[in-house]
Amino acid sequence: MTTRRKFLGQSLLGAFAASDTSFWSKTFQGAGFAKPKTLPLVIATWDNRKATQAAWDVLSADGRALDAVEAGARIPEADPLDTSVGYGGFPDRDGHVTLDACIMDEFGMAGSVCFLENIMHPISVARKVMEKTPHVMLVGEGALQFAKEEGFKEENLLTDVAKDAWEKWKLKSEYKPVINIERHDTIGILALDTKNRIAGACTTSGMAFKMRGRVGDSPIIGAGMYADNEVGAAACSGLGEILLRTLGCFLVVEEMRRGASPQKAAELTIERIVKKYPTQCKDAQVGFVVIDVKGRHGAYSIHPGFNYALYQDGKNQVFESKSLFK
Ligand code: SD4
Repeated sequence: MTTRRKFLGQSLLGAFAASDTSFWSKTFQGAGFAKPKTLPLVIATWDNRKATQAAWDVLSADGRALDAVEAGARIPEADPLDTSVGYGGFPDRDGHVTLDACIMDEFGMAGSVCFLENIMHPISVARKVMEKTPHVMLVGEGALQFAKEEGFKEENLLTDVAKDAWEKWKLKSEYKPVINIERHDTIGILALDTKNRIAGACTTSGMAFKMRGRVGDSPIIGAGMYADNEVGAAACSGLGEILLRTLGCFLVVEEMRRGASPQKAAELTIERIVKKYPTQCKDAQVGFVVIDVKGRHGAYSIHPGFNYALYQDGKNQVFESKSLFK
């Protein structure tokens, strides 16, 4: 039988699942109720704990989720050792580092840049596109022109390490992406702040040694990332061509809208992708991170090897994602 105390506890947990945790602590912690694991939270693809830390610094000061995901995404963008994002990213097959990024806020507004060269922080340019232009996406030369007008400085993003890797690759010029194994670290990052505002960002240098002009899923709203303040958000990493054909992140959010939990929504989406592209998925990785507006999270990938960083309830941790294939 449900006791009154237990019932009250359950209803309060439900009622406060998506509300201000500081209010929770002031009011109920002393009364013996455990604090619900809720807001704020930030999740990112791969072991991007430095990024979730930067985002948490914003969130724990009651900052906006949008500022948190931008701050998080800027960490790997500036890291020369991260060969999949921003400065230090592996170039295309002609030796140019070309960057893709997108961002969404709690109002469903979106900004994106792709095929952007010589700018270290494409995520911040994407945010400017969202906030300062009537458009959603700027590409290549136009994106660079806009970035310069907004005060971003042009710099060489090709490090010696990335150049050496490219020189080696040229000896055989074999294009065969092996996603996990190559340690792809594209960051998709999602946050929910203490005021229940959701946001997402995704930034990458794309597949190493791709054809010049190739754009992947990461800057495409709904493919590399999607956020809807009514439901939740999803971000991903993996073979962009599969995600472009399936608009994977949009699908994850729509599954949640139909009632699935974040974990279930990620699983349903991976199952659907693999059913549609069984041959391609044998050798390709795709992994999702997902949150909903109640502060729950999920993650799922095609193959083992995908992991993610979650900062919630004061702890910044890395978890292995479950996968369809074992
Ligand atoms: C792309 N989705 O450009 C990106 C690659 C990726 O970690 O996720 N790398 O296809």
